[in-house]
Amino acid sequence: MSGQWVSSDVIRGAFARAMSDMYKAEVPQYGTLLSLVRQVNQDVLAADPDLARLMAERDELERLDVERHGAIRLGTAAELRTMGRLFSVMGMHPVGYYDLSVAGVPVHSTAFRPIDEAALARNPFRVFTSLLRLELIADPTLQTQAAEILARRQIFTPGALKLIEAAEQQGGLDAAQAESFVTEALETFRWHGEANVSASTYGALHDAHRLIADVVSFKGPHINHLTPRTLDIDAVQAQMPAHGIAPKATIEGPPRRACPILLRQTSFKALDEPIRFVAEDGTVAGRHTARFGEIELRGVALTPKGRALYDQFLDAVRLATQAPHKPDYMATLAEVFAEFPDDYDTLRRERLAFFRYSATATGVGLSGDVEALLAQGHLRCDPIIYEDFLPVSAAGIFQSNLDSAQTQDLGQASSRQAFEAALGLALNDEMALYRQIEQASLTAALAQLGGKRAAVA
Ligand code: OOG
Ligand code: NI
Repeated sequence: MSGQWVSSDVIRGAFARAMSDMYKAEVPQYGTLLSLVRQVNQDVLAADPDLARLMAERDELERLDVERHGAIRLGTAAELRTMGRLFSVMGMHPVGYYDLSVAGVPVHSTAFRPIDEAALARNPFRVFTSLLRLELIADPTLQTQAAEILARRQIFTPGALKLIEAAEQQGGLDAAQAESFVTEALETFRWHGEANVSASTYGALHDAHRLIADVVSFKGPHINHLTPRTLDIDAVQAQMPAHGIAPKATIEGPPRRACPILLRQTSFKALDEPIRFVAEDGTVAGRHTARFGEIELRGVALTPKGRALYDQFLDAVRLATQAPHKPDYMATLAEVFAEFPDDYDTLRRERLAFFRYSATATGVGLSGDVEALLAQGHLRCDPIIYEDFLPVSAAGIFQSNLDSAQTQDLGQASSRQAFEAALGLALNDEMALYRQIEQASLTAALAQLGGKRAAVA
């Protein structure tokens, strides 16, 4: 790409910062959470110099302070398609498919995120993006009405649309265009206190599903949470109440471990906010709850084999905690997961997790296989961080802000193909991305050591 264009990493970084500043102004508790997370991260790094050194060596330290994910919910295929083009300007691509209908949430989702290593190290900003499945509204009249309301709205500014096109045609944006793009794109994610609909329409949508009301009733897909990454989620969870924040009862995902795997998440309850409904003689006052805060802790990415084991253990936890005497969830989680290997060596040898290889010397020649090179210290390996989401955890996050009565299985087959058709793009397979990073790192390391061919199992 020509040097006259601003790198998509720079645009993504500027956008993530602007989004964070906007959300801080809109939801002050998010600002409080950011300070708390920063403090806990500093404490963890100060108390564990080895971790601080390792994170610096792995290029993870710099991204820690800027690392966030957000979430939005879109109403139509056209909105999703343009959103995909908007994210592409910032080097964010759709990865993975998440079907939330099995958890009673009428959406399916993907995550837009950077995919190459350099971009991830720079700023891994990701947005969990859901598309409403209107076909899951049981009442056909309401379904048609919701579709009509959505068809009338335009969630992108004319300026944003023009700049997306410019980026596509030119192959990038110049400095002035990039700055303007960030400002224009941000508008789509802003909170609007004025609903698009009357109080009675909102009520009907809300009765069908609270999430449907949240998607259909407003001018745009307001960012509904932003999530900083912490190095000690249990510490932040424990300290939240002292800072005036009430966390949800349990942390989603795996338990606390010496070698963190995948993703752990917890959130605080959505705010109850005043809104205005459309009325014949102006507007009337109402209330809506949608926007919340969340924190996450990220660990090593698991291989399909590791992931299958994770899913199996999580299912065992679910079954055990459904027992009549309701055993403690976090205690059961720790008990069941005690069987999951908790050292990087075993995780690697058993091919349960992905690792990045690097050579510690040059041109020493290849003496044996990968295990021997690791043992000799010529080859080093580091965990590859999980950059994606977890469907069961995502459902738990959605549900922590929904009425328990609305958690029935919607019983509709998942439709990855329908999602891809709506988006107009194929979804990247996260496992393939991690595998590529692992393979490429090993090939490069072995080449540096002076060997010709990789000898990996
Ligand atoms: C998205 C919930 C999922 C996560 O971190 O798993 C999510 C939403 O509520 O729109 O953000
Ligand atoms: Ni989230």
